[in-house]
Amino acid sequence: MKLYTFFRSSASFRVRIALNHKGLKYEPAGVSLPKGEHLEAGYKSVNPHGLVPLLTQSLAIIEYLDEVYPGPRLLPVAPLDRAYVRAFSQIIACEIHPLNNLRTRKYIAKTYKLDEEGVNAWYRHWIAEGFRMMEGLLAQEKKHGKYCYRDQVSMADCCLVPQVFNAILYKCDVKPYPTVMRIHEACMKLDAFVLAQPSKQPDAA
Ligand SMILES: N[C@@H](CCC(=O)N[C@@H](CS)C(=O)NCC(=O)O)C(=O)O
Repeated sequence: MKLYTFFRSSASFRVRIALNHKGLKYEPAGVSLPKGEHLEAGYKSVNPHGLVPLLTQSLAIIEYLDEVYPGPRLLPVAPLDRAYVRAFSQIIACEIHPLNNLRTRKYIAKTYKLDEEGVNAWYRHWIAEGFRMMEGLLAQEKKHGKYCYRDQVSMADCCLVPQVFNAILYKCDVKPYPTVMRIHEACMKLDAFVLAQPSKQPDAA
């Protein structure tokens, strides 16, 4: 299996965790976002969306891996529990990530003439909104244990950890989200997460 990935891409990081957790071997193919390799004709011939990772859409990839390959399940069996794990994952993948993605930051910087601090303020605003939603869902549903869903690593954890990495990278205040941070710390005790982190990737600078 080949994974088109960028070491700092949180969407790729989600899929790397899922692959590691299910014990699936893969060959990483680095696509540098800062160099714009994802927008070059070669990469666009395999992914016309010009985004990593590929297949395309990290949550679809993770669900596919879960359906096709054996190993620990990344989605619970009960429909309501599956909906909870998907809802948590989508807070990150749909409510936070698109607003803070590279192309969004480039667009607002150029169109609204924002400097780096202006873009970072935007970034931190959407992190705070999204993390409030995550902490709120955990408190409301009470389905968490050691991880987002009881003591079972799930797709929600595959999304949570890369998003926390990014929040820390952008110096966001994570103190108001103690449950999210406790789950992050529990996940980072597992090899699947440790080996998937940006600094361990062959394309890391
Ligand atoms: N919703 C997609 C998002 C994929 C995506 O946007 N990936 C980012 C890296 S984390 C990317 O390729 N960004 C390039 C850009 O914004 O130009 C997924 O979950 O796979």
